[in-house]
Amino acid sequence: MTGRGLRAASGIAAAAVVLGVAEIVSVPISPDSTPLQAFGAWVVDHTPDGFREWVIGLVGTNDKLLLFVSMGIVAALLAALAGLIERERRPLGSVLFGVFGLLAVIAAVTRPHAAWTWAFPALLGAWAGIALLRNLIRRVTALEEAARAAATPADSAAPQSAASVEADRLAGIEPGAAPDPKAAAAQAERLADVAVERRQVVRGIVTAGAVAAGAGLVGRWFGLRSRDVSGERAEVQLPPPSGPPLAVEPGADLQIPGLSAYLTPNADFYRIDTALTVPQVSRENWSLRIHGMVDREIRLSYADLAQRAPVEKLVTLTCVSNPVGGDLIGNARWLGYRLDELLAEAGPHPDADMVLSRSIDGFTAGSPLAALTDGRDALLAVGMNGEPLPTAHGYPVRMVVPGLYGYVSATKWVTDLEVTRFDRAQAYWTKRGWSEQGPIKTGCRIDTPRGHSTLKPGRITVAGVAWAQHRGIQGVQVRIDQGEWQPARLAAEPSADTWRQWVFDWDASGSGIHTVWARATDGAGETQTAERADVVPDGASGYPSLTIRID
Ligand SMILES: Nc1nc2c(c(=O)[nH]1)N[C@H]1C(S)=C(S)[C@@H](COP(=O)(O)O)O[C@H]1N2
Ligand SMILES: [Mo]
Repeated sequence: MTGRGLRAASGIAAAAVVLGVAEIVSVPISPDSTPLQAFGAWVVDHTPDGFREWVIGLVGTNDKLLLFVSMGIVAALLAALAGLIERERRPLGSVLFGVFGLLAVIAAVTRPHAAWTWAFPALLGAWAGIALLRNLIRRVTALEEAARAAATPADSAAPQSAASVEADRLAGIEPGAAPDPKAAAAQAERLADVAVERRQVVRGIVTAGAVAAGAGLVGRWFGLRSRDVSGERAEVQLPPPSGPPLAVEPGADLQIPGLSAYLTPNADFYRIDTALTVPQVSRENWSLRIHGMVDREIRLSYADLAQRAPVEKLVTLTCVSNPVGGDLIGNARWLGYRLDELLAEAGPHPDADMVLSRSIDGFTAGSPLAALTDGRDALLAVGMNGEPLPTAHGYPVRMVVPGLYGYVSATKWVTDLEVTRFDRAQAYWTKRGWSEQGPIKTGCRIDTPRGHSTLKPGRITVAGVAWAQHRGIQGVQVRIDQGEWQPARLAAEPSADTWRQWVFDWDASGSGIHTVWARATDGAGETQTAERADVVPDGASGYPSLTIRID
């Protein structure tokens, strides 16, 4: 390896030490306090909207993996640069490390749920990294000098003594004419020494990098594991819902191959959030504060909640980022506590019109106060499909509000409800250009057949789901090519707050490419708009369609 290569590698090894030490230091503090997590969260919060949607369009929900891989590449390039510009006299590389260490400290301590101790991982990491960088660069510089000295011929490198010149003259050797065997041996020895030292420097770099990477991984694993709440979650005994048990009538699920099940299994339920690592919130540490424009501030622990009577309700959640035909929608049975009752105990002021819910990691959603108090089943949910909430879906407590997109209502890991006004507070996505109000638009999806398939002429089952949460679905119509809109058959509707399955028998004749369209009409008789809209700022619209080849 050349001197430049060694310098660049020293920078990368030093960066590995920064990150590795930070991971270890973060174990007793928080896994979210490390430079990679803090920068990652900053990037998530500051990614321009158009770019975010473009990336998600490309890589889907692998966006978080892509973020970490890109950050790793940028860190390695910057670290190599730092190694190249580091000099003993003018330690520019160390300065670069220092600047990034400082930025990482700022990124960490300004996270919404950070404590001042969150400064330590980046601080100690940067300190260790700079120490290693300075040490390695000193050795590389010394090595380069030794190599240069050893490479120059012996007689010009070390002027011969007068005596040895005299000896050469007596021996008939012209000065500098023939190599002095002793000097040549000495040069060979110096070159061998340089080679040994080079191997040691390379070994030092590789060892530091590998140990740091290993320690970092162990630290991350340990930090996550020591906070992991899946053990306590498995032991939660959900209270039985008050009232008669919720039974989903069999007619709600047509059991057609390829059609989404009426209830979405937890494992298949879409997941959308800004959390780089799933927050691990123990029931012991959880509490909810209801405050702001209220007569009485309320603080509830999980044990306080357990004193109350829960209800079980069917609600279909939908993400505002769900494109026409997309799968960011799912239906579940939620066990929870009525938000209208809790809010009534706090006593919202008459001029309040919004509830800003906040999660443990700082995400916020702004729901119309009316939607939480108008009698619909707005819940503080603890159970999902008969299980405690999965950690990725908000364990131990989240919000579920029928009829509103998730970004304005479905706060997971919720710990704070502030009763306020839309003209006083802004929620996470509203600050980023999404609509303040997020009622779910009436929509539908064709689940089967799959688009672009080739099918035989004859009867083809076209089936899907339709939704207009809290208004219900009155009808679904299907159109083939430019034909008439024809009614689909509807499955039972156990709740107006959920999606509804539909099926249409298509007698396909005539070979060629056909387009199948669908559209839904809500419980108020309003048919979904044909006008195509993108997901930004308040949800996609337009009829779903697919093309089928009949052959
Ligand atoms: N804490 C937190 N809660 C959140 C979000 C988030 O980013 N953080 N995203 C919201 C959005 S945009 C949606 S669509 C729903 C998705 O809920 P799910 O992941 O359980 O399907 O959660 C909502 N609750
Ligand atoms: Mo969403």
